[in-house]
Amino acid sequence: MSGGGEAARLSNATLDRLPKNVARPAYDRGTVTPGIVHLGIGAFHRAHQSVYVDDTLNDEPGWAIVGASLKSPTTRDALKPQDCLYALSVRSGEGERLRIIGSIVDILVAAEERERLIAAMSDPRIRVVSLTVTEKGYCHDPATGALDEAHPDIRHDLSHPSAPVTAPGLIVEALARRRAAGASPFTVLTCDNLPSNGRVVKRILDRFAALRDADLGAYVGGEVACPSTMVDRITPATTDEDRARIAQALGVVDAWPVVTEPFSQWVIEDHFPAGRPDFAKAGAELVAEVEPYEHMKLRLLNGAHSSLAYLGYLAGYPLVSDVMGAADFARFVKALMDEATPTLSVPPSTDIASYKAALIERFRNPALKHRTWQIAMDGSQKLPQRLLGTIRDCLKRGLPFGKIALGVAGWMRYVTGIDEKGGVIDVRDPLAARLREIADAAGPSPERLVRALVRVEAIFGKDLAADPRFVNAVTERLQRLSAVGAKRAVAAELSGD
Ligand code: CS2
Repeated sequence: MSGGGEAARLSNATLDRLPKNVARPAYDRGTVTPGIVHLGIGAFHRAHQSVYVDDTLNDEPGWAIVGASLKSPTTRDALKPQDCLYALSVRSGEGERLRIIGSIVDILVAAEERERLIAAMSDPRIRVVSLTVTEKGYCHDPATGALDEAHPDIRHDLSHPSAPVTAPGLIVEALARRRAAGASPFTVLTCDNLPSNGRVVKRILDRFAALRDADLGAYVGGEVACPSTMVDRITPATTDEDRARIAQALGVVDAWPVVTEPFSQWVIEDHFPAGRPDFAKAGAELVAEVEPYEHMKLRLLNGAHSSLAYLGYLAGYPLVSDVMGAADFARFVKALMDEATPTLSVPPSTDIASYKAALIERFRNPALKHRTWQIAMDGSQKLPQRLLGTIRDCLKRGLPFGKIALGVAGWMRYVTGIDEKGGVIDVRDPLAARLREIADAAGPSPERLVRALVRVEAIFGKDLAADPRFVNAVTERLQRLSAVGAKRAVAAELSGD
């Protein structure tokens, strides 16, 4: 902002001074009431579900969202002074469209306001508790999908059930309180990138509840619905440059706008015994079976994303759009998706060739500053559903999987924590310390590194470490990566060397 004085803040009171081309809530915010508690109120949720809800509030004012962060107060502290309003910026090569989203009416932080959050979740008006807590927020074993009963936070929540710190702990405690008060359970709507995410979360909640007590286990097992969903909208972390540009365009300051792409997709299994907003009216697809959509998205979009994040980062590209600007990498991403395609059962009315072509265009979006480092985070939690399941299916059917194996080798090189120029990589992963120890113990031999890493059962299960076709394919690729670097390894993979 130029000139002296504080610029005004985005809020209910300043909505009517925004420029005319900025869209804003079509409903009266004073009359909406909460119907959803959402755990994990980060950028993705604010570019996705809360936009669908914003589109329905005019007709159905009883479905506003109470958001929650599990630990960090930063989103609450940024948004509460602006009445939880924020700008959604939709960006592409063609420009930027701004819209103010009003569907979030309150934000709580579990670590500071646990009782208020559990009380909000226990309020009978709440009929859906949804989640974007990232893969690691489920406290499960990524290779099997089962609750990780040895997880320190799960152990904490089992011994302090009324003061939980995890998402499963909070949900089960709220369900127990509703049951005690004679209120019916809410539906649990997971919006994270896990395969069969509804089934995975159901298994985790049923088990956690049963470990608390058998009766509660039977209740949660029998009464709580967890529909599966496929969610898709590429949403990079907001930068200070975004904040400054958006404040300029709005004429008021928004402490935490969200920047995303034009594309948005939400496929939802239609199983909501406690009711739901008319998501279809807002463009979501309500279907009987979500799995084919989830597989397609996880294996094509996210599988390609992770591979280009590791290999692209190693090659020195900070942004996804930079990686896609390198001709070999763009061809490689396409070839990797083609390798995964025969393992998919394509969802009804989907043209897979156009789907893949659209993904390439989305990755190329020059207006999205999506860091390879951001996507590289938490690889231990992402690899199983993005790359390893695909490889398992290829192995079963004798199909080639060399490109995907190079993606896995890229991850192995990345988690050593040292880049191709000898610089330190800031590896963010719940298993980072263990992975680093393994890398240090293996030393410079790619063969030893592969053999040691594939024994991390939480990622690779038991089967892959025991399959020489997998171990050899990855070893060969890691050897090449270590010898000639990511750019040349990608080129060699394409020429079939
Ligand atoms: C990305 C996803 O960060 C990541 O791991 O692959 O967040 C991706 O952008 C979304 O799934 C797109 O829908």
